[in-house]
Amino acid sequence: MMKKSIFATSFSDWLPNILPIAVTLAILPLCATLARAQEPNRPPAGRPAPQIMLNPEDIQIFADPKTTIDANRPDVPHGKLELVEYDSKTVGTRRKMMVYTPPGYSKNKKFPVLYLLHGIGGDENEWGRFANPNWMLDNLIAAGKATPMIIVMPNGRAQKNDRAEGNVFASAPAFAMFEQDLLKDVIPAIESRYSVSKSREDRAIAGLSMGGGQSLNFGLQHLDTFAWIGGFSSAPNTKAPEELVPDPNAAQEKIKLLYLSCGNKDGLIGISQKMHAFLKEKEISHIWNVDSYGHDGTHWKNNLYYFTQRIFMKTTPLKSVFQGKFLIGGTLSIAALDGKNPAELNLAQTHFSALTPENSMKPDAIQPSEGNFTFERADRLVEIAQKNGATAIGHCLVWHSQTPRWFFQGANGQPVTREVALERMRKHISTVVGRYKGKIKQWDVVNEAINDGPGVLRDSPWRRAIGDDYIAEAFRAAHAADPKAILIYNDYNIELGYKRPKAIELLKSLIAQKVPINAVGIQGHWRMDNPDLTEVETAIKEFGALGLKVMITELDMGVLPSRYQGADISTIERMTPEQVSVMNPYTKGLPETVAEQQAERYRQAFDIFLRHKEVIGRVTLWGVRDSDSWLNNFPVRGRTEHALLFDRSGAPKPAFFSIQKAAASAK
Ligand code: FER
Repeated sequence: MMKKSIFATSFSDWLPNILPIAVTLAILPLCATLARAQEPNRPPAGRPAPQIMLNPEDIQIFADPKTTIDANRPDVPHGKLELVEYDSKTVGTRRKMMVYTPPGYSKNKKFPVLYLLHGIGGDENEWGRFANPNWMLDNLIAAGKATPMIIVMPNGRAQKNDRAEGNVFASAPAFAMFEQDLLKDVIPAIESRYSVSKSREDRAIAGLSMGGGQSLNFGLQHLDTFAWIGGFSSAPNTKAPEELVPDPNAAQEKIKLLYLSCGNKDGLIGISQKMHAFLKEKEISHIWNVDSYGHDGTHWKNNLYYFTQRIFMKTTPLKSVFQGKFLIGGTLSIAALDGKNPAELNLAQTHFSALTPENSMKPDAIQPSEGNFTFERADRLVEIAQKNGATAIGHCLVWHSQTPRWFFQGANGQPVTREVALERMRKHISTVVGRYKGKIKQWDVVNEAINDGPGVLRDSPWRRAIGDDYIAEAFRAAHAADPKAILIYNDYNIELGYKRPKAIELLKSLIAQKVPINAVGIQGHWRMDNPDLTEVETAIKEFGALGLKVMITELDMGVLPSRYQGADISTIERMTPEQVSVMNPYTKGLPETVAEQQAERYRQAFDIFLRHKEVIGRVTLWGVRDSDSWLNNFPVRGRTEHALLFDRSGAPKPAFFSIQKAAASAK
């Protein structure tokens, strides 16, 4: 089959001059090419050149996949691609569609269906010119990355002569008319001939260009029929967002996936940008993937590849997978608690059986000045946890960082006495823990008290003000305020050889003094190459042997290098392009190979947690989606880190599925 790009360049160079003739003459069978043969900034036929204006959020979230994603592989089971005819009452003719049935298709199972629509110059065969959707799905299904599904590629030009002939733009009304043909003829024909599920959650609609506009128009206006919707470089036939989504709340409820994509060299990008801006304003979750292509087949093939991996997913909530093993938790950001990040909140509510406030209960957030407590966000977290049957976690009471200076200073600015500091610490703890008595079940009481350098204890302002016993005193105060709460000592790197002996020494001394401590928290800000997970297992065993529970309190698995060799640069903006490419290599999506290595590393970590589930009380991820992770600003600001279980679009990553597998195969 002729590949688009070969045509596009030479053809579109002379296209504008001879357009009227061209449209009616030699190119007639190739009109599909016409609209999309534009080079960057070349107008669609008969329209003025659109200026491409890119906004900061017009970024690529899914890395360009390999070109072989739709290769015909002899080593995987193949489905079937067949031409099917149906009688259309709408058009009054017998019409054609291509239908893919997956390997393993059988009458004994009900399959979901993707209706996949073509562009203005195409027909039921057009998708086959840009991609091999059948082989792509064979490959994805074999890899366990897509649900076995039927793909229906109908002819979206609902008129008697439905070939792409003549002035293809003149058939635009027939593309609108196809709504009736699809709903009244195509879908019934498919549902009577194939073994398919007839629920909306098992129907998806997507398309390219004119077919993208159709998919948005038909999908959004028939949410009782379709739950998964995709528009790839949608054309000007796309109706106004206000018309397609008159009731944003109802839409948000019903849409399982709304996927918009466009190339940043596509003159039609304004249409998708407008839709994205509307959805963003109305807080409707959606994917917006802007890659570097134009109005072309590579864009459509790549985005079909990502779309099909995200539809018909029936993911089991993590909290049910880990039920009876240990709590599986996540954090809620300030934005999520303020109702400004519904995607993060929804995922957290669905998947986590424990919820920690990422920042809202840190000392500077909850008592910014003496006696001035701000509980609104913490209250909200507790309420959300209760509503969802999740365990609320308190983080954190006593810490050297994000703690206001007033705790340690008198009115004269001089350091306060031990008595005053102790009194302020006790007041803070009794007020905060007391307020949530019986509601917040676990507390990070003291955070990061162990020194990285020589000696056991960090030279923290609390220690300077009170003395070494500030740790014991903090635990005693927390226990007095809520005797049933699980009290945790939380720190980073205490699983590693350089810090573990110090942690053991501190914990042993607290236990010997009968300090009310129940658990030790290993933060778990890990990376692909660090730590050696055997150290983690040793730490779990050694801490468990002290009679303490072990919590993994802040888990993430960074894939970026930790520091730039020989440079101390705090923000990406100050780096040279060479430094950026080393320090921030995955700005256009996480390559699949890296995502899979990360999944393997998460699986290894969870295999250890599961082996020691008698000791592990909880594993909490420090964030929900990659986009919301603190690591995007640590240790270098402005990076694109990919450390969590959900990607920037909110879709589960390979790591999500690998830890599910680990849980399922654990005893
Ligand atoms: C237009 C430009 C492009 C238009 C449709 C298209 C209806 C469709 C392009 C395609 O399907 O490739 O102005 O108006």
